[in-house]
Amino acid sequence: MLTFYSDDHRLHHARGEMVGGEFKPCFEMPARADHVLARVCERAVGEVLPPADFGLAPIARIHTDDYLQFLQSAWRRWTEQGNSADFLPGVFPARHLRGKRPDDLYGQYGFHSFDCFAPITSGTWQAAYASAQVALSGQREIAAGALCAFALCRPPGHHAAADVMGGYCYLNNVAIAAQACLDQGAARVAILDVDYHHGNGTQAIFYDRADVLVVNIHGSPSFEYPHFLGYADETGTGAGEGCNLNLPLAAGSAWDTWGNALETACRRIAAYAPEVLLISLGVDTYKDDPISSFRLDSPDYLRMGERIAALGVPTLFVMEGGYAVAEIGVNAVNVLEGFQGA
Ligand code: Q9C
Ligand code: ZN
Repeated sequence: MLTFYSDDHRLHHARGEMVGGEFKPCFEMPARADHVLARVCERAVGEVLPPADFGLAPIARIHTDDYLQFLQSAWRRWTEQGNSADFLPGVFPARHLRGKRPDDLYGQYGFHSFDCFAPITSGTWQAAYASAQVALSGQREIAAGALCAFALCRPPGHHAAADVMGGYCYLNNVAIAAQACLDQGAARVAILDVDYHHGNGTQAIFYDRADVLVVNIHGSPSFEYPHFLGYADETGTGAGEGCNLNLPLAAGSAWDTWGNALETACRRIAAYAPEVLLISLGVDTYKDDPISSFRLDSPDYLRMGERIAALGVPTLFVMEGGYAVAEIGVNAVNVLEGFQGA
């Protein structure tokens, strides 16, 4: 299968995040993509291509104009105020405050964020833009008739909603690609999010729609990030009722539990009969992931790919999380090899 990849991901390399009350190096670092790319080449998964440039229009199908303008201009505005270090938000329109978008830069950052895990640096917009183009390039490959493709996206996207960033995510790559499928004539697409964390952004974007089935397998929000979405009783609303399936699992879940959830997910996807399947491919379910609690082992990712392939639907894999840096290449590519070998 073809892999799409852009070196521009390197332009996003923030200095740190808060861990245990201290500012520590970001878990979401450029080396992540390097390891995945190296493994794609080592295992001869297929050709690696740079993305085409589809412009802003397909991104604006998912994200609001205000949000995109903020993301594009935030670094310039921040440095015009005399700053040079990474930019982070600190005040959010939580309960009991008013959700009116302010004019001020710092206020707008809080308005467009739900946490402090999406820092803005000099190259963040360019990297996030390239990441979305990588996903769109994979989508075009599927639309042209390919059975599968791999969008090696970085930064990831599934925590980003229409006008909100967070959780290392700025543009929701998988949602942008799903919408492009629909805009090019598909009637129904499914998104299966296997990242350890609930894909709150993707769920929120499609929650009231019947043309996108969103299925998530993740650490329950009762104990895990993002804490405020991802319960089993979130099934969709309005026209989208029944088109959202959350399969939250307990801390420490290993393949026996996780594989059963995948079986449930796949049966729901098969019943929906999508024309395209998009996988939010996070491998932070790995046993040695530094920020996660699941216990999948490397060979389990082969089984994951095999089960997804058995659905027999054209499939776009979109890279999301995974922070056991040295192992994410093996684990992510095992999913692709499991799919290809099935
Ligand atoms: N103790 C993705 O995997 N960590 N994002 C917060 C709080 C944020 C994960 C930790 C995790 C974001 C794409
Ligand atoms: Zn994750």
